[in-house]
Amino acid sequence: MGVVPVQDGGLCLTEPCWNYDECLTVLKFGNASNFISSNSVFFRPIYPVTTNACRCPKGFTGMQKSYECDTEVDLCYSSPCGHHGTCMPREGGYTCLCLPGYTGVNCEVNMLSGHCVDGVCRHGSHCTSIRSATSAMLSSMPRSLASRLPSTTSLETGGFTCSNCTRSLYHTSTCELRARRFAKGSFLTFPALKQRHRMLLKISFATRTSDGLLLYNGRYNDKHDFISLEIVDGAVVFSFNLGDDTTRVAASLPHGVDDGDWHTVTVDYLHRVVTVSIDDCDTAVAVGHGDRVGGYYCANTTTKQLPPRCASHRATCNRFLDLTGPLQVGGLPSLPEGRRVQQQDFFGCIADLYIDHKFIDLNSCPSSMRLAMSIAHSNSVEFTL
Ligand SMILES: [Ca+2]
Repeated sequence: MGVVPVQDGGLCLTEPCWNYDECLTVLKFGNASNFISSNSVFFRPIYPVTTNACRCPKGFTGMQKSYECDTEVDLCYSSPCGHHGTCMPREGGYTCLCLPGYTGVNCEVNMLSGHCVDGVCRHGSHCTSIRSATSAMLSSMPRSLASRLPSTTSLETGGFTCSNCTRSLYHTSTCELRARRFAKGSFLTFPALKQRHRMLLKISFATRTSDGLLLYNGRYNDKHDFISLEIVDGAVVFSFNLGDDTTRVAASLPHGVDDGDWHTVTVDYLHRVVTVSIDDCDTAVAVGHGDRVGGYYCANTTTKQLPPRCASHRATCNRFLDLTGPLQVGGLPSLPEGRRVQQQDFFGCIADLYIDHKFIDLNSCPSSMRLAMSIAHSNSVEFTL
C-alpha cells in the first residue's frame, strides 16, 4: 500500500485567480521581528503566513498579454506521438493512442522489433526478447523437430514480450490490469484528477445491483467541489459541483444497466457542459429526440449555468472543478461526515477505465482497501470481456 498525494485546496477553493490561472497555496514569511542577539546567538523570529499565488499552468498561455493566461494551447500541434500513435489533446497535455505493438508515453517503444525497455513490463512480469524466447524454445525441442521449422522462426528482427504475466485475458500486452471485482467495502484510490475545465471519462462495468458507486473525486464532506458517477435505480447518474450547488445528469437503458452484461459509460465534460452516454448510443438522437423515438435515453446532457454577474471574467465565481480529494473507484471509505452521493459501494466488476483516453492500470492504485483481489469473474454473473 502506498500513499496517495492529496492537495488540500485551502484558500484556492474560492477560485481567486483569473482565467485559466492555477491557484497555488504558498507559505510566505513576513513581519519579522527585530533581531535578538547575544555574544553567542543571533536570532530573528519570522511569522509564516499561508496565502495563495496564481500561475499559468502548462498547456495555457496569454494570447494578448502573457499574464492573462486566457488561451489553451494544443500540445498535439508538434505531433509528439510520431507515426505510431494518434495524439489526443487533453487539459495541460496530450495522450498518445498507440498502434498495436507500440507502447510508451509517445508510442516510442516498439514491441515488435525493438528491445526491452526498463519498466515497460508491469507488476512482476519480465521483459523477454522474442528472439531469446524463441531460442530457448528451439533449444528445448528435439533437434529433428526444430530443424523442420521455417528459418524465420529465429526472429532476427527482435521484439519482446512481457512474460510471467498470468491471466492474460484481463491484462494488457504490458501486463497492466484491466478489470477488478468489487464488493461492499472495497475500493481503489488514485491521485486526484487535476482537470479543471475538461475531461473525458470512460469506464466499463457489469453488475446485477440497481445501485452503486462507480467513481468519486472530491473531499468527503458536503461543502466542496466533487464529481461522481453512480448507478441509481438502474440508471447512470453523473454529478458535479464547482463549489456551490450540484448539477446532475442521468442516462438509462430500457431494461436498466444492472442486467449483468458489460456496459460502457462515457462522460464528456467541457466548460460546465456534461454529456453522458451508455454503450454505442447515438448521442445526438438521444439528447435531441429521445422522448419522441420511444424513450431513447441512453445519452443525456446538461449545462451548469452561472449567474449573470459571472460574465465578467474578473468576477469571483465558481467556474472550475477543483478536485482536492483522491479519486475513488468502486466505493468510498466509511466516514462520519456527510456524503454527496447516494451510493457508497459497488457490487460487480469494473474494467477498462480511461481518463482523457489514457488507460488506467487498475493495479497501479497506490491504495486499496479490502479489495476483492479476484479478477473479473463471479459465480453470480457470467462476464465476458
Ligand atoms: Ca471550483
